[in-house]
Amino acid sequence: AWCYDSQDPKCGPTHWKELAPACGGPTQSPINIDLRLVQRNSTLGPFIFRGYNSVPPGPWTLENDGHTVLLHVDAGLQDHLEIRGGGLPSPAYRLLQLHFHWGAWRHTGSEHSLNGQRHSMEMHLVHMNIKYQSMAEARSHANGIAVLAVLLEEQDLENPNFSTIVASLTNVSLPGVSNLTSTFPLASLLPGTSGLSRYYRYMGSLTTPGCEPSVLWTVFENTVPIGRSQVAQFQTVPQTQLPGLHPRPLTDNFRPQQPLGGRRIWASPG
Ligand code: 5L3
Ligand code: ZN
Repeated sequence: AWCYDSQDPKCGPTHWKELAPACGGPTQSPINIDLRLVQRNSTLGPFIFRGYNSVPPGPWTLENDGHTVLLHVDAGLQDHLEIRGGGLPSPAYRLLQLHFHWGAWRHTGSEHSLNGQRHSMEMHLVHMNIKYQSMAEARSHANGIAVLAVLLEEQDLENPNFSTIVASLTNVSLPGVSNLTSTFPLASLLPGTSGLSRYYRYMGSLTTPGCEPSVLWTVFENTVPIGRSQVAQFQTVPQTQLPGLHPRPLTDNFRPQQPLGGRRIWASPG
């Protein structure tokens, strides 16, 4: 089993490559994005979102898998949520789930950083290339997966767009899942008119074991606000625990940043 505890030689991030060799590979995620190094790439056009601006049929299920809290959004949908454009290979990428990474302290918690600036949380929208039949298949192919990463910037005021998810966090404190009370347009969780907002692109990996190097990463330049009290709700979600043991909080579930190596980081012209 693996964990985020860097003090635990049995399961911590330095141990992951023994569990999954790809975790020791040369194109791992996350990384710091040094804005002095990025190169503009005019092929990185706007994203085209399908289904992100409407209220999808539900229910959505929220799951605490002991490593993160994830929202399964694709179950049983006829009209899948999909993105195209954005410099992604055609034809399209389908949203399967979104999940979060956060820390115990302010200004820690995000996996990526811009010029070394980390934020309290990071949200990942995980998409698979629609030419594959499953996430399991997609994760074993280059460009099989596209993750949209949104840096969530802690502020005093709550962001009502996160209220439905945050309200359900208390229901996923023990192993298992809970249905959200409602669905909502996922565009409300993305920066600005995210089809247009500036983003950074690089080739990387899943940030949890097996760390497959099959992810086209998009990190939006613009952050999305989230309330301090809402971050605190994430920080009180316990690890998936066997009943009876006193649950430790699920927090600091972000991987240490990885070497960029010879990789380029591209910037959209937007
Ligand atoms: C992972 O899901 C969830 C469909 C599938 O394989 C697995 C796992 O069963 C599920 O519980 C855990 O996060 O997702 S995953 O392989 O789809 N994947 C999602 C993206 C695990 C790593 C995560 O990587 S990240 O780079 O976006 N942080
Ligand atoms: Zn993630």
